[in-house]
Amino acid sequence: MSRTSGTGANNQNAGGNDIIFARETSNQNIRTNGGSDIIYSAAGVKTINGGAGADVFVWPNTASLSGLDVVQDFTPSQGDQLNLGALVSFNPQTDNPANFVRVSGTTLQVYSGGLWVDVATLNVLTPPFDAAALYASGNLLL
Ligand SMILES: [Ca+2]
Repeated sequence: MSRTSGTGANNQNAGGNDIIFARETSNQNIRTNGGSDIIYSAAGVKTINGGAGADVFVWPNTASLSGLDVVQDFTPSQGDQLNLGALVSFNPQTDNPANFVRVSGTTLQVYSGGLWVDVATLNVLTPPFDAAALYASGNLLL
């Protein structure tokens, strides 16, 4: 396990389980390869490739929405997760995940502050994005 603050414009990690905190500003390519990795976005355009393993893509605050990220390989069948819990006020007892998360075209959006707000482009949408199903299967964290 390694922790990397992502100081370079291109952050590439070999296999193993990594926790990556993206740099707080500017654009960055993050590629974590094998292992189950946790990748925290930040402001700036982050192009993220989790590679093999069950990876978690996290947007930890609204500041991380500045700059439209690209997630190249969100793959539910590998156990990948989108963690959007910091962005929405979701009540698991009463709320439908589809009212808080959707994909428009290829853009992942959250409903926050009365608006649909862009989070990231998802380059892989197989099967088609279904917020309620992904929440039920643990691939969407709210
Ligand atoms: Ca990985």
